[in-house]
Amino acid sequence: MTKRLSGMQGSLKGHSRPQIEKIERRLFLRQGLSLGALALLSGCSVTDAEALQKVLWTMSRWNDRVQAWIFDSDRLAPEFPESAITMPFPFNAYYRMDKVPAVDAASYKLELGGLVREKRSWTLPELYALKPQVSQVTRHICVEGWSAIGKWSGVRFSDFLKRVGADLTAKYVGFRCADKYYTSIDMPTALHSQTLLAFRFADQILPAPFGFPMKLRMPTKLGFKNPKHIVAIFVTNEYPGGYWEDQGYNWFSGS
Ligand SMILES: Nc1nc2c(c(=O)[nH]1)N[C@H]1C(S)=C(S)[C@@H](COP(=O)(O)O)O[C@H]1N2
Ligand SMILES: [Mo]
Repeated sequence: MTKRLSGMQGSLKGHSRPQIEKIERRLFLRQGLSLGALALLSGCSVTDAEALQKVLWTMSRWNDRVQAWIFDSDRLAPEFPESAITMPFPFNAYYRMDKVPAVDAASYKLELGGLVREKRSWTLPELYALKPQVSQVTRHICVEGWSAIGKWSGVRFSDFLKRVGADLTAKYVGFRCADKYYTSIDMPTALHSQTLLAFRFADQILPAPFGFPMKLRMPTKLGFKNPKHIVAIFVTNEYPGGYWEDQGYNWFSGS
């Protein structure tokens, strides 16, 4: 964080406190990435007022293009020991828990579309057999103001995209979910080493409320960018938007 922000200090001159406060309010209300959330995602602590102003100024200059441009695919979100796992883990969706979609494991098929060479769909046993399977303990941060640490396991999404012959030079990867939720991410995030196509949560098959049969887990992104109950994945150069993104939440929403 410090490295990325160096050189920003001079640019702060001429920005009054009300202007900065306005920027912060707008970021919080419209773009959905609060300062605290940014600090959590990137693992840096924002402690003093000067650092805060620098961050706000940096953020005020963000738009999706600039964010994508400064995104460093080697930057890792913090990982934690298993002792740090939050129990019970919070459930969240745009509906209550009793409306969680019931996805049938036997008939489930993951559809692939867009700029992908192998468009055949995948059954669950085929997905579970993918290798290598990896695990990570990371923090999930919801824009509504809570965070929780959990353990997810699955395959690196980059491995899966390569396996199916996705066009890795395309701009976006889009997701459709069994509950009609949808979202999309930029290709550098899709290829990030911590981005997992996760089939397991806390060493169990992903429970229904947490996204059965699979979710995309990205510790570098806010919770709403992490789609649960994925039924289709497509690669495209046309901006696909998202359920919350289309209502004004910042599309990039990450570090
Ligand atoms: N399919 C789907 N995915 C979704 C959502 C949703 O409503 N439907 N909500 C998002 C939001 S806002 C959050 S915070 C996380 C919650 O994930 P959890 O239930 O595992 O905590 O899922 C994200 N992915
Ligand atoms: Mo969220």
